[in-house]
Amino acid sequence: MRRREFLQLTAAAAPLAALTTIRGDSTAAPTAELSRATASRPDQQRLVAMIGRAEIGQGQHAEVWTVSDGAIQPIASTIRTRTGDTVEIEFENALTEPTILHWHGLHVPEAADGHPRLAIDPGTTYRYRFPVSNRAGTYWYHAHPHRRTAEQVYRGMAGLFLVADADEDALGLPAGEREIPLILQDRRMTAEGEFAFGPVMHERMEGFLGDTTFGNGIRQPVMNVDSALHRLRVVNATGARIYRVALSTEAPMTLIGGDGGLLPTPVSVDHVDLGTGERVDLLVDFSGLSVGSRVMLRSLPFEAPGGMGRMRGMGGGMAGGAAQGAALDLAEFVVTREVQERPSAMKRFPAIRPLERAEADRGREFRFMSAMMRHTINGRAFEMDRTDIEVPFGSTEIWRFVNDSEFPHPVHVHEVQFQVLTRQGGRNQRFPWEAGWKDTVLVFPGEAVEVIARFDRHRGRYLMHCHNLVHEDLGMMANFSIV
Ligand SMILES: [Cu+2]
Repeated sequence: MRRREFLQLTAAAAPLAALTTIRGDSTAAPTAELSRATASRPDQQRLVAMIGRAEIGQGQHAEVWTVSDGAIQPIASTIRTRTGDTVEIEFENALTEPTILHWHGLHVPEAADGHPRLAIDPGTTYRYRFPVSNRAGTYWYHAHPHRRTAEQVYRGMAGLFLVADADEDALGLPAGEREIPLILQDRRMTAEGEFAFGPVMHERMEGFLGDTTFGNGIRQPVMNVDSALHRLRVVNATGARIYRVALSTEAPMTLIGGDGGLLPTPVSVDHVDLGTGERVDLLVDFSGLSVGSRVMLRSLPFEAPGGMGRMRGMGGGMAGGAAQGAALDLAEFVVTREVQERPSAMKRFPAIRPLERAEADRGREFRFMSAMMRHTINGRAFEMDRTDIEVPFGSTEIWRFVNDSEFPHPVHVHEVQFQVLTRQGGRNQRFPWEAGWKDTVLVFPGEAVEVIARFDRHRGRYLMHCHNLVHEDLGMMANFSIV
């Protein structure tokens, strides 16, 4: 019913304001060259979810599930917008099962949020229309149907939704060829070179981990760069993997943004931790490197909390995948052009007003538990039509996420952006990459993370859930209604 109303509502909608889409141009990539932003397609208003065979690098082809204007490509199209644009997309499901798209991190009306109850059948379409009201940032979109999100995202249904605005323009950040969007995924390959997916028993607890890195749908990607400053916009689009992102040179990177756009102040880091669903915006400096220099973006090894990693070595038909916390190469940069440029001094970043604890109207606690093949929030598994909490429109709330299990839970809240107040227990600190606006926060076993958000953009039913996609599919998700 709701879908029909929505279609009527938008049938007479104004034409697309300023939506431009950039397609990952894999077909032009003869090697493992990372798909980079190419042709601008300002006319594109149609996105199709479909299955096809795409090149995944080094001449190899595999079946991918993708979202694009109709071209087969190994990753979903990148959508570029500016704050204030109106996005209007006709989404067509050409899969053989239901699906729906969620715009991760964006403030959108209820009907555009991609709640699984809005999933559409194969052969049908859904019309999205929403104003882009977020500030500049690295947002993304992905499939979000009930119980099928993990596999659909794994097979390629994840894309970037980049928002720019005047504040960001004023900073003169690296752009064009020096802006590198990077959607990270990890997969396992079958002997035939296809993507293997099928969580076995222990993976229904831990989540599904791959052993082969993909960047923008390209296996073990390599990309040519100038000896200059580059902007790297990284999305963790895996199902369960946590990355500890660093450079092989051990050179520092400048962290400039997170989930919800620019941080209040850039900060030099030697690594950032990135849970499923999270994003970071990094400045990486290749200046001074000679032609032929190679720099690997890698995930450093770290001690994975709890988890089933220890069971991997026990044999017994475990399907595989690199353990959580394993060292992994992510994407390689090869300097192919030397330029003499002095990076200009960093300009002042737009301020973020901190939401103060005293502003909160109330607090709520959510306990995340994984045990006995069940993943629950406050003891309950997701039910499509049950409203778990009601949040008064306009209120400010502190939500406390407590991890009672032995697995990490990257907790994602739809519709709002929040600020991280505290992390108690476990790692016991708020990290530099958690300083700005966020929509997803990593909660390790034994940790309690408090976030604060204002619910003043839209009314309606939204979701809060774990972004470990197996956990999500098995019910670690709750409905909240802004009323
Ligand atoms: Cu989880």
